[in-house]
Amino acid sequence: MPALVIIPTYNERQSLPGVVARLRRAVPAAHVLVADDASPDGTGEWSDAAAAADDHIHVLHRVAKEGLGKAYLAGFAWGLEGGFDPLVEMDADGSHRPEQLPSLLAAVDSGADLAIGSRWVKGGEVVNWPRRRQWLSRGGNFYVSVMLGLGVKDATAGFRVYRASLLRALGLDGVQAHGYAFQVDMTRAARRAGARVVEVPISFPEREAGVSKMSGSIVREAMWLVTKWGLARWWGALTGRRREAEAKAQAQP
Ligand SMILES: Nc1nc2c(ncn2[C@@H]2O[C@H](COP(=O)(O)OP(=O)(O)O)[C@@H](O)[C@H]2O)c(=O)[nH]1
Ligand SMILES: [Mg+2]
Repeated sequence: MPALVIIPTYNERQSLPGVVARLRRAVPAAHVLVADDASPDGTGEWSDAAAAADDHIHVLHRVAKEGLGKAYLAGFAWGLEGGFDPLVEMDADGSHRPEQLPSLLAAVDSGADLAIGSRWVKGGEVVNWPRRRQWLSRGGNFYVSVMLGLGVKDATAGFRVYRASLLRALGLDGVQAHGYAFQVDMTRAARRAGARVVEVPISFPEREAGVSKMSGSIVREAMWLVTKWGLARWWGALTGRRREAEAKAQAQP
């Protein structure tokens, strides 16, 4: 089955057309699903026209801005229902270069269940990213690795390829996060499912048009959830060890 590239959008009328054109050129066999949250700037209308002109382009119109995570979950459900495999996450603003998608797809072809386009592995980079964003990303990833130990360098990265069988196995109803923590939550779920996770280096340029949807509430949601998950993990490890010790003590005559 062909790959499906899901592109969540909110007010990306300026960036989306160029990204879709580059994507169609870079991976002609892949289908594209724009998951638009009723953008007031005409992103949805442009997508409808593009879909009418190209049978590899599809649009999912959502009624209100509900966050990246919900748009992706709706896109995954749409893609799994349609039998697409693998399913790809990609931003609309050009920060995820369509020309680098083949190397992520290749990682899944050679056995990975999840390929993450990573800024923070050897060979990865950010281009024109404000220092503040770099520190937020590096600091966030450091905190995630201390709290959750997921074994990846870029757990918040949003350029990803999922094997369809992994998404089916994850049971997506349990995903709690809507903002950037969504990516972390998906990585946790993949680890729990025993998935083979591979990081592929990418070059991540800052968007050239439109505005970032990053907000204080998205950062707060991520901080809170990662802290909650981390404490639960430590508590589980502690009580698990205590139970083991008690069981051992009881087993002794
Ligand atoms: N459908 C949908 N897409 C969103 C939402 N928030 C962000 N996006 C999209 O998610 C992608 C990443 O967002 P962006 O603003 O570039 O975040 P940044 O790169 O971290 O500054 C872009 O394609 C956005 O249009 C949302 O609430 N709904
Ligand atoms: Mg961006």
